[in-house]
Amino acid sequence: MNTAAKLSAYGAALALLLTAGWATGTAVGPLTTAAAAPGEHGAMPGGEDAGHGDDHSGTVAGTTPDQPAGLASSRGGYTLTPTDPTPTDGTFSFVVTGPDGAPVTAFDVEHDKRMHLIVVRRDTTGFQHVHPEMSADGTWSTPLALPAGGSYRAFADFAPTGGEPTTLGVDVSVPGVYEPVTHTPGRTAQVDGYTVELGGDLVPGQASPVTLTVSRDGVPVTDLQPYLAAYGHLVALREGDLAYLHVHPEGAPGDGVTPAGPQVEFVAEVPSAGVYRLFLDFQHEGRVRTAEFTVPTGTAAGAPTDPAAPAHGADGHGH
Ligand SMILES: [Cu+2]
Repeated sequence: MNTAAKLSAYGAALALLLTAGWATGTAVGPLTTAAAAPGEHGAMPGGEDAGHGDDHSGTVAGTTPDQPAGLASSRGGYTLTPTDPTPTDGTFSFVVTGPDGAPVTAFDVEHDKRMHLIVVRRDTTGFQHVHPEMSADGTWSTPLALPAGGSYRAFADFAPTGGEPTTLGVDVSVPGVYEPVTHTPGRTAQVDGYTVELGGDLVPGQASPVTLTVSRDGVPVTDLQPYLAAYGHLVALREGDLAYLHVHPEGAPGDGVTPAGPQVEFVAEVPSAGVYRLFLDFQHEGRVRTAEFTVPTGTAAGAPTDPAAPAHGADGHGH
């Protein structure tokens, strides 16, 4: 979709995210079950995260079972605090403090990294997925270009050693004129000469298969490269509040059955009807690219049509 192409160009380095399960169950209880399936992540480097459920998963003991990830800056005793809530020098720094109030310095590796930082403007443009470095005192820092004015949501996705995988979100502000962008729903994304087609429906409350098919110049891409231990990482954000959802890839590179494209399979479960922004990171020929989609929730095949879902998303506005 042209909008997506435009947005991709907008977004600087883009990387994306979505990780396969690294905070499995983050938004949705049933994903916990999927994540625990043998072989899904266990073969990956850093695979100790296999089967993790976030603390709010309905199937994992927790205090807030129904709350999607990323909506709070503090949860489960962990708090995300940016060093500068108005970062203007091209870097972004933050700390995660633990239940004892001190900065956390011990994190587990998930999807090859101890910290995944996703930043997107509140209108879901400029998506970036980066991996900050931690100093000895627990301060994480990364170069981060935020070229346009507005309010941005920063999501820190991590697993404190001995704690549950957690995603916290906090807003940071960039001075300047804010010109919000609206996104037209569509199932085709163009990025750097690649075309990515989205198949499958997001069905609220149900684990739903989603397939992304990558081609270039009409030729299916069959030599995708592993990126963060998967052939694709998908992040979904709910329009309106930017609830942060992980989507889990089916299969891992090297498992003997997962092809390196053109199709990358995921299982997604969204908590409610509405419009979601999907960001697929994939790597080919040594570069990571991000394909963006805007999709209203659909209905399960054969299920009664839910008139609220399509109507809600028809104009691409989540609210
Ligand atoms: Cu990451």
